Parts: sequence; structure tokens; C-alpha cells
Amino acid sequence: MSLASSARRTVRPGLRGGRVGLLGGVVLAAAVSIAGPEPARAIGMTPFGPGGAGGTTHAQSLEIGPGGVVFELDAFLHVGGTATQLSQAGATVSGLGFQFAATLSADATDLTLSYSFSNDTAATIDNVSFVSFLDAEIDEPLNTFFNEFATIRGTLAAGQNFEIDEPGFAFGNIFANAAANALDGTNALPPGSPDDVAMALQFSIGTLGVGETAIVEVMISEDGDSLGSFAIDHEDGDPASTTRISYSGAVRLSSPPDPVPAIPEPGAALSFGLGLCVLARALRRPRRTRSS
Ligand SMILES: [Ca+2]
Ligand SMILES: [Ca+2]
Ligand SMILES: [Ca+2]
Ligand SMILES: [Ca+2]
Repeated sequence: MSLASSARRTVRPGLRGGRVGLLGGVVLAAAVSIAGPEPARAIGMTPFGPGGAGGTTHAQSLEIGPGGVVFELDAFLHVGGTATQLSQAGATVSGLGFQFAATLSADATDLTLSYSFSNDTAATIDNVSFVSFLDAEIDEPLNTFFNEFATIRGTLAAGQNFEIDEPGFAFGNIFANAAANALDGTNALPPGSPDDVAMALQFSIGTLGVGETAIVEVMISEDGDSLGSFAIDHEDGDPASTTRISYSGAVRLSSPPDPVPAIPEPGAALSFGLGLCVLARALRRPRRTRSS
């Protein structure tokens, strides 16, 4: 199957490298903070697309804290060297039964994405690996999407890898590496080298026995919580931007297969409002195409 790439941001705004947008954003943010209280912190979302596809590029709204907006959320399952992009997949991926669920914590600060792959065949399936890809922006209307950086904390688990890079519209190789199951284990956008942050996490699952299920859980948090022993924190270089997006995950095997909880349905009014936001952002944003 061909790996779809999103059409987006054909041209960056002319503010790149300049100071006008950043200073304007600082002034505007200062005015906002004088005028009113701190904005509420929480994660809000509309229902995810096929395969758990999320972000404005998939016509789904996922907002993180006061300033975070997901542009693209997707994942890849790799089986025996063959990649499947989950936003393009059905209920079966490389012969494995596939289910996706999204669960918000009670205080709406942590979103857990659950990807479940069950071997319902009569033979073991070898060389299974999973890669999650997340491209979010922080306070883009105030200070652009390319003034951002990321840091890592903790220790990678056995079989885990990561990458932080520009998402492939300018110079980064993270999306191609996610599609190739070959994250490079480097942070190309540390503090002091800001750009358009995208993050990826890779989990080696190995062999899935007959009747066995692998459950990959990915957490997106706006208050620093994480799953497993390793996390990436995505932040904005503008001191007025207080949003921090934490991204982490873990994999476990279960036999017999785990039931997957149903996807929670946001209220109709919330969905409608967020849907309008998605539409408005989609209309505002210039499009460009990721080079393959
Ligand atoms: Ca939390
Ligand atoms: Ca920003
Ligand atoms: Ca890279
Ligand atoms: Ca980004």
C-alpha cells in the first residue's frame, strides 16, 4: 500500500526568521493576560477518524491545554518489513485484528490512545513493530508553528525508540523514518534550535503468538503525566505560551485478547463547536505538500 502524505502548508508565512510575528504575539498575549484570567487547561476532542487518525489534517479536532492544536496524528504498523499507515487501514492490518480507542482521564488532562492488534490466525506472526506519529502546534495564531522545541526525559524501554524533528515539509526526516520503522533516536529541535516540532515513538512488539494481542498505549498529556519510562515534552519558545504537550507510551501483550473500551463520545454541542474550529482552521491554513 502506498503511504499517504498530507497536503499542508505549501508555503510558510513570511515571518520565518523575522521578529514581527513573534513580537506581535507577545504583545497580544500580554494584552490577553491583563484582560482576563488564565485560560482553562484541558484536552478537548471530536471523534477520531479511521485507524485513530487525528488532527486538522484528518478533519478531527484535538486541542491540548490552552494553546495546543494537533495538526496530524497517525500511526504505522510494521509486520515483516511491510508498513501499514493506520489512517489508511481497515479492521485488519497485515492479518491482525485491529481496534482503536481513545480515553480521557476524569480531569481531561491526559488522553490515552489504545491500539490493539490481535493474532486471530492459526500461525505466529513475527517481526511486529508499531510507530506513533504526532505533529502538534502551540499558539500558532500568536507566534507561528515553527518557534517550538522539545526535550526528552527518562529512559527508553527495551525495544523502544523515538524521534523529534521537523515533520517533513521543510527538512525533517521523521515522517519518512516513521513509515520505514527506522526512527533515528535524535532530537533535531532541542531548546535553542526551534522549528515545527513533530514527535514519534517506536515500539518493537516482536512475535505475536496465536490468540495473542498486543496493546500499544500512547499518552498525550497537558500536565506532564506519562506512560512508561520515557517521555517527550513539546513546548513553545514564546514565554507567553504556557502549553506543554507530553507524549509517551508503552506496549504490553495479553492472551487471550483484551477487550477494548468504547470510544467516548463528546457531547453534541462540544462536537459541533470543535467541528467549527476545525473548519475555521482548515480554511485559514495555507496548504503545502510533504516531499516524499
Ligand atoms: Ca494528568
Ligand atoms: Ca508556536
Ligand atoms: Ca531526524
Ligand atoms: Ca508541529
